[in-house]
Amino acid sequence: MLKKITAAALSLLALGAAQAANPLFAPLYTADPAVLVEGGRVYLFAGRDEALPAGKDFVMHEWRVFSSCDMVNWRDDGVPLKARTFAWAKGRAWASDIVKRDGKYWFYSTVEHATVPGFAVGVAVSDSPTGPFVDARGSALVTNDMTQQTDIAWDDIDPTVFLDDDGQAWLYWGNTVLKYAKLKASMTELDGPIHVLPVKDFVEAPYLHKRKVEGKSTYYLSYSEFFPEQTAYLTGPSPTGPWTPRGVIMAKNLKTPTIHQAIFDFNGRSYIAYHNAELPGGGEYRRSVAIEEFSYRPDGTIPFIE
Ligand code: FUB
Repeated sequence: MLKKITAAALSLLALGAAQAANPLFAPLYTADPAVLVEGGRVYLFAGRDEALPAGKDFVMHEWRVFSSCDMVNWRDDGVPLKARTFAWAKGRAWASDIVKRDGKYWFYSTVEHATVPGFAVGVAVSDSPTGPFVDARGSALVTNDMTQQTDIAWDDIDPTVFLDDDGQAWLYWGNTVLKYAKLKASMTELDGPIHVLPVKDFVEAPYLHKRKVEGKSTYYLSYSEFFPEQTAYLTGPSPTGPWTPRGVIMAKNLKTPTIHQAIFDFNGRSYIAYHNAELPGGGEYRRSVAIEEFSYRPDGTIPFIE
């Protein structure tokens, strides 16, 4: 199903604006953005919040994908996969991330496991960013408490995948405890041990990206801290640090305690995608994805974004 989201976009174009009005993708409630820039388009993946207005928990069965070639006009590219794409999962399409490797698109996602108590990370693959995606291994890549770091059922959520220029892929994930591991070139197996990175006040939503600062590769590890959450970040010279705390990028939302960011560049501009709850009827379990443009400071740090 392709649907153009044009009403707000047309008025913004008339105003000469470079970005669609927030929040995006009305009337759908969406959360946990993940972004892939590919072939002149931005593909934004989000979980769909389906909770009723008085809901007391997340109700999320599927991921949606939207795309744009100009950050103004967004196309609804439909449902590339559902939690039940993973036959071993009970459901719950929580946060995800995506990367392209060897002509295929690899989608790492949080789901609740059907037989191992708690949440798990699965990996799905497709020939197209808009899917359909299929389970790439037929079992969870990460299951709850593989590292025995916490006694909570949701410490293995929120994967972010990063493919470095040397061909090494990395997976970071976690709630309360931030974990990371190398991925094999197959993209369907961890390569070596799971490491724990102590980050003060870390809650969830790790996201890794890289850019050059004064000619040097700089890795940015952003994440949610505290609850209600705000977005903070570290920088370092490699995917494993050493990490320097750099402060807060975005403040707490008033209407929802989660925020879940993704940071990306498109057509020479820098953006942060996140979720708030600003659609009518929105709330903690009825969130909406939004995007803000920002400029890195000359020293590579990210300014606080209002
Ligand atoms: O959307 C469900 C969970 O809420 C995500 O996994 C977290 O990052 C938080 O946004």
